[in-house]
Amino acid sequence: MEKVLVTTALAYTNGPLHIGHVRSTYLPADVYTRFLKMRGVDAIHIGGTDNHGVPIALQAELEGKDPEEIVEKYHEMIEEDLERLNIHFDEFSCTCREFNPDHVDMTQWFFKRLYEEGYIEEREVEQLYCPECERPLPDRYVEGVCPYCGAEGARGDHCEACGRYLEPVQLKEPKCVICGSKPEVRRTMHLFFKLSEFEEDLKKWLKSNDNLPKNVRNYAIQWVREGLKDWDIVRDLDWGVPVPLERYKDKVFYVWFDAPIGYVTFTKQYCNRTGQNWKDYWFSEDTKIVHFIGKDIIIHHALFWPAMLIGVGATLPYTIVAGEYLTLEGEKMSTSRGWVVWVRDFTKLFPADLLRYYLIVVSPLTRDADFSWEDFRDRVNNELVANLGNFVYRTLSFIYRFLDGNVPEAETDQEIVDRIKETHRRVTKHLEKFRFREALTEVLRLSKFGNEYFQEHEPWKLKDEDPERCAEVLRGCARVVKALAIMLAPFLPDSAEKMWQSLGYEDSVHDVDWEEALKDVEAREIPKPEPIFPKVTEEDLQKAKALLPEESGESEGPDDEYVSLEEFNRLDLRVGEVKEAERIEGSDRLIKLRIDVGDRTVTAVAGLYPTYEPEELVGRKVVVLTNIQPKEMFGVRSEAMILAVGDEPALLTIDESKREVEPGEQIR
Ligand code: B3M
Ligand code: ZN
Repeated sequence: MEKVLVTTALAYTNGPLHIGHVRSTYLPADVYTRFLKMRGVDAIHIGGTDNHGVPIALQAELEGKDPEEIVEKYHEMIEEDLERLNIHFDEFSCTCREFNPDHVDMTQWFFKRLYEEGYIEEREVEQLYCPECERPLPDRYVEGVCPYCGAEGARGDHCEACGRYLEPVQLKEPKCVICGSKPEVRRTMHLFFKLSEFEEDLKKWLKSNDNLPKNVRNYAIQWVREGLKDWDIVRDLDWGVPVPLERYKDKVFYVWFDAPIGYVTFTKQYCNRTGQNWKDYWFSEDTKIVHFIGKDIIIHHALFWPAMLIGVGATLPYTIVAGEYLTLEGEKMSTSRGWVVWVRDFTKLFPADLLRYYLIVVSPLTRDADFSWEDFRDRVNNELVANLGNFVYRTLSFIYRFLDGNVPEAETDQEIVDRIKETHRRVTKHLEKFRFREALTEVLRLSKFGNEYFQEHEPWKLKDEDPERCAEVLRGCARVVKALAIMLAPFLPDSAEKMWQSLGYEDSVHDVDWEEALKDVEAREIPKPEPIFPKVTEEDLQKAKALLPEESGESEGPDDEYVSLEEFNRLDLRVGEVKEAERIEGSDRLIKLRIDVGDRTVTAVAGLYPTYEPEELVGRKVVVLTNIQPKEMFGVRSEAMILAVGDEPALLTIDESKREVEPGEQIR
């Protein structure tokens, strides 16, 4: 039988989980696996934590601890957080070399195979060395000035300001982060994985695999086009998986070499526990491997990892689902500033299902989303409580009070049968295509229909006037409740279970077949109903908001709701004509434009690619805000903003059907 192996990106053990992790990977992977299992698919969900690498080694050093202490502490916290949110794994393990020797074996096995196949090459590299600490300084052990954008505090591997990947030796004015001294350059031997040899295979795979979502595919193809460089897989560090070669005994593998191999290690551990063979998962055409990741690690999963898999002859991913970012109250989350909502704090205030609901419906996974406490309150109260919860509760209360607490024996209107069938078909289709938001919205539409049906048929009148018809109406409503419980099970596991048991079922909704949603409800005795979802009160909201640091002096009040004409007039909105446009190297979306705005030509950076090709922009008239505060992006100073609609941008255009409009004309 076909198997599906679902994985979630392995979180670093340098902190507990926050809602950003949940939204982009854990939750969709959990919903998807639950759905497959209900459909009777042989699916498993594999995950764990990522324990090596400089961030963890460095944090341990700064806290004066051993790295394994840090790993243990956060691994436990992450596991607890997942439990709090009902995120289920069939195997949840860790890559730590101290706690999981199986992972050391598997990593070395991969390495040896690649080595034997001739895909590994030794090369001399330049690296920074701190004479004061007498040690090499890999990756984040050095900080300095970014050679591209000039930002200070760029790290040895990456510049946050412009988003570019860096090598420590590229940094200007480098400093050792431990002692602050100036490092010197030394030469040493490293091992390189010959990624460049996989260019053709990767291109072919990326182009022919229709299951890969657009955001992943385009991004990866762009990287391949720019040419793949061989990849240094070794670090001069003592925290990581040891390199099994005598002359490398002081070095370890780069964390991004061993981390994805964790998926294989954990599958093997699962198979050992359940009497199966891990090769049936990783070396079999009958397995679909589905990776859920955050969008920042597409290159690792869509290029490096598939190349490693091709190198050892293993199965390539069936698809890679990349979740976009989550902001918090309109701002980028930041653990160092405390601008973050931790899972453990959330679940102290609210049931997990409320978070699961909100994070799914707030925006499609392939778009950025914002978490806002007020919006959270509104959606929970207006959608979950007022629509879904209300329908279920009023149906069950009616049965309990007026029909002796028994789901009546009666016919169901065809309208209901058809409606459930249509909803089920759509939800299934959406879930197969990873459209989680659309799927859940569709389920909510069914309960809205249920509410309308109840209202329209006025069972409170029928119970005296026409008891037989009343029984039919309530039978129909109960049938909708049943279908809702089943279709909600992957999304809201606790609430769906509550709904299921409120109908008098004694088994678990999670053991029920997905197709059961289409079948009639049974005439059972029901227990006294209770509301399914709590309302979010003003007091709850205040407590929730108190989790965040004080906001930055934004005053509230009725005056703030309006913009005065004066304020509006401060915006210098003009017609601009695009003169030049080109993509910005190293960015997947940004295009650099030169725009004629009448009295001058300005440079603007806009996230228009791949919706727009640079060539099609040249000559177009657009709406431009010319006095926005300039901002540097990817080393380019952007002095103007082009107005467009939405994340998949649609440019605002000028209607020139009445007269021709000149660049520079004011927009009022
Ligand atoms: N730990 C980065 C991240 O948490 C990294 C993922 C590894 S997946 C193999 O986004
Ligand atoms: Zn130093």
